[in-house]
Amino acid sequence: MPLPQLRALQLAQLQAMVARQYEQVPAYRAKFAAAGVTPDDLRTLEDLARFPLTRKSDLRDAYPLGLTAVPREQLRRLHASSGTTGKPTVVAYDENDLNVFAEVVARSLYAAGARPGMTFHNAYGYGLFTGGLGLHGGAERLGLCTVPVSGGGTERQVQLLLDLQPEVIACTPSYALVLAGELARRGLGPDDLALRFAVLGAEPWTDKTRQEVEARLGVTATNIYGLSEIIGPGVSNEDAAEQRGSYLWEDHFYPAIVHPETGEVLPDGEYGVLVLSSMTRTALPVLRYWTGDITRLIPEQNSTGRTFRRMDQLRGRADDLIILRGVNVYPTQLEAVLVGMGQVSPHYHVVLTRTGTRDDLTLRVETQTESAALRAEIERLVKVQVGVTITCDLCVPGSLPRSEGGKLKRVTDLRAPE
Ligand code: DLL
Repeated sequence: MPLPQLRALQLAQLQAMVARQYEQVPAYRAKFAAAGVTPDDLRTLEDLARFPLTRKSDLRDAYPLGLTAVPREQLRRLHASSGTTGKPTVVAYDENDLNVFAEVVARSLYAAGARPGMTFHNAYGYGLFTGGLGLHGGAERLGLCTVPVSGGGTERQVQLLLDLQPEVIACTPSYALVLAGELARRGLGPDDLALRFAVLGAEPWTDKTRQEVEARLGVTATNIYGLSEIIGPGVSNEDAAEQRGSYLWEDHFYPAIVHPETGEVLPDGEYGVLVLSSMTRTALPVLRYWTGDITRLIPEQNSTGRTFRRMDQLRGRADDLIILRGVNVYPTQLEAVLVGMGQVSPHYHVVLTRTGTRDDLTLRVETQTESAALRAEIERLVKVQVGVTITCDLCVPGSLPRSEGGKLKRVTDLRAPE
């Protein structure tokens, strides 16, 4: 779409969305009032910067469904992602939203190289996580024969890759390396597979990982980005022929990069926090959502002729979210487990390490009563309540770092930069 037309469409969609929020969602009306704006103040795209940001805490405060803009009977699906306090964030979709979801994922898969008639191995987790079902809907929309493998069961996954000969695979980049490892263990390689394209995301990765996955699985790998609060996977995707930044589907999601401290909107090319508005969502329209992800909009001209902007690979996060093997974990979720037990002091520290391609989290906890049973109980509770397998390390009181006035660093990330 020519740029002037695209900008006009975005403005019209944002105006309609803000009006819907104002009329249907009391929490947004209150936020607008506090910021001194009404929907009439949105006359140009620049005016959007005057409207308040939405944060994860807004969704949490409205738990489970306080920010939805349509009656409950119109909802067709709920997903959830982990929250900072142990309670998940629930996200809702109506029929229109599922349609938008399928459309943007279909586009993402097409950009990634997939074409109708191909077979698609979907190794993202099915369930409350948006990855599995999200990619599934878009793949069927594009006309792919979709194999809903979900995560885990590596040996079976590799067997299916050999038996069903899919051309396209989607999973986290770290899991792509695990699959490549299992293939190699069997003495097999890319020539034994039909794979041509890999659609990788949900966790940070680098060009070095890309090269490794491409060589070991015989694919062209592209980056898929997204987050539950905006829709799930398919907010942006790289083009397989270009592999240089992920195209934001700007007719559905309006991006801005803002300064991490001041919130000021920054020009294209500068790094800051990605803020997204889901313009066409009807059940859960989210205005100026603070993703916490640090990136930039690539200012150089692209090679594909699209007018949508590209976002660069993520540089990191503005908050303390840890992404462990594709699962979101906040340190406060671990703290909640410890506090709930009563037997250990609230002093804890998280150490992240990488062995080969596997990331591990060690939770170091201070306790008077060192015992194997206590260690096992903490590991079990974290698995049940947070959903990740970790190692617990008990240590003597006073040995862990304390806050020295500033922000206490709870996490030591020893995963080597690639
Ligand atoms: O991870 C949705 C998704 C599923 C994306 C499958 C891609 C593929 P959440 O669980 O809500 O949603 O986590 C969102 O994950 O804010 C980023 O910090 C991180 N993330 C997602 N995609 C990428 C990526 C899904 N391509 C959070 N590169 C986001 C780096 C990513 N980080």
